[in-house]
Amino acid sequence: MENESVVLPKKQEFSSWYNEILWRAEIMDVRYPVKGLYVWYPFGYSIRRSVYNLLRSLLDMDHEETLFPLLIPENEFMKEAEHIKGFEDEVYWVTHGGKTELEIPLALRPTSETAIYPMYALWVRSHADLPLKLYQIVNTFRYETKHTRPLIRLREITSFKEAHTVHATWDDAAEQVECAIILYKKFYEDLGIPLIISRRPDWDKFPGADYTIAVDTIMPDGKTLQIGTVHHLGDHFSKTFNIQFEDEKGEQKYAYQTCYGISERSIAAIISVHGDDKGLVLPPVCAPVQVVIVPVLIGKDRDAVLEASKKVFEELKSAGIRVKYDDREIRPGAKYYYWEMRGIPIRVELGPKDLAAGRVTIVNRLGLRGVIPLVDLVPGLSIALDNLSEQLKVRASEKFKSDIKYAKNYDEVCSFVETGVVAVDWCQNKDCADIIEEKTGASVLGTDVRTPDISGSTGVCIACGARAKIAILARSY
Ligand code: P5A
Ligand code: ZN
Repeated sequence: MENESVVLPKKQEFSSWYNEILWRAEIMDVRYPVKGLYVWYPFGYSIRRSVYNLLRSLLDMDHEETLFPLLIPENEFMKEAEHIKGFEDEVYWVTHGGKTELEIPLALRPTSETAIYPMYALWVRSHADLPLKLYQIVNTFRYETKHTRPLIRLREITSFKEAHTVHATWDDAAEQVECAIILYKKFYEDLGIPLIISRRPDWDKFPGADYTIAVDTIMPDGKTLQIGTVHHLGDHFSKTFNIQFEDEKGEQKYAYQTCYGISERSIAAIISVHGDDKGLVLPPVCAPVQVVIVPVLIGKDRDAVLEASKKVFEELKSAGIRVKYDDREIRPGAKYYYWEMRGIPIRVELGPKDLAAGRVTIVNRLGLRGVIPLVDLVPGLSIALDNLSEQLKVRASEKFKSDIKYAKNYDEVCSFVETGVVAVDWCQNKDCADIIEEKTGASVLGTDVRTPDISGSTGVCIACGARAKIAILARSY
């Protein structure tokens, strides 16, 4: 098996390519006998760790990490009307302890608003306690009825990062929404994932929110994937859960809240946006192994090559580069294949010729070759890693740009939406959205598009001719 290349090209058959990569690169095992639940292979889990380290480091700048229970009592869960409506069909219930029926059924959290906010009601006393900004990274459960897919649509989301903030005013909460968007933008920029940032139409906002801003990326088949959302919750939950604080004048006020979440869809996006026909391609920032050293052992310089390779390994390791020394007794070609499949950014080859010339040969995951003198090893590799990050970013953003088109009539919408994402003018009216969605088979993803810049707007609704704003139409995962 080791030397087979991926049989399915990514472009033609994205879905099969995706599944094949997940097992060949040892990311997820899909054979767990419960629908919508998957197992992290150790290699996949090590990617998760580096991606979430990045996310944590961004959050830790002005949030604190916390951990709440998985089980939520039914009476708390049922308090906020909109929230219940949004989630009741997706909740798993624990009804028994052994053979004893529980007095109060317990929900497996589909998200943790109703677990966290009763405690916030106890914790928030005065304006001095605000703002409060906590997050946790936990598993959540959603009984999804649409087609489940590893990392993308799960019934157990294993890597749900949820942040929950409390503020004194509606405006403060709105400002926090902006901060969260900046944070998500930075996170995805570091990963080289291009984003559509837009405001979800009202019928698609988070249950219980004033408004929702979503970040989506475009998958290789032209469908969008929502990879994060930020919600302004107004005072809906604070009124329901009685989260009040005493303001400067000594008056009791209801607080305003936000929440925002990211899941392992972020990892699905990395795999899908950067991967190619040879397998996974990992941006250095999230690669568990950034550099792999493969000694090329031919002729009688064997020992010298091995010794030099080990020295290279030690030097890179002490410089803080995540490096692996592959001295397995298999052919170099098999090793190259193995590490390419796993997306390792840079391979360092060291053979007798390199040794004689006092250098190493490097090949990055996009096939770019070069040499680095042994005396410049660490700075040379750091530059090579940065260059690859940049190369990946540029490649992803060019593809992304070519996947979005402005359509000025229905014919264009219908033809563009087959392969990508379409910007149209829409009057914001639900009736027109229904007509557009019906005619085109795509859905309104969002309005008030912040990125990317879209030009060509006529300002006239494509369905009714009324005054309109740009909306993004897409087929979505
Ligand atoms: C925000 C955090 C919330 O649940 N409560 C706390 C808010 N928002 S959300 O939009 O419903 O979910 C946040 C993000 O999680 C991802 N996601 C999923 N990932 C994998 N499988 C699922 N079944 C699933 N459902 C949601 C999405 O990226 C979403 O934006
Ligand atoms: Zn209209």
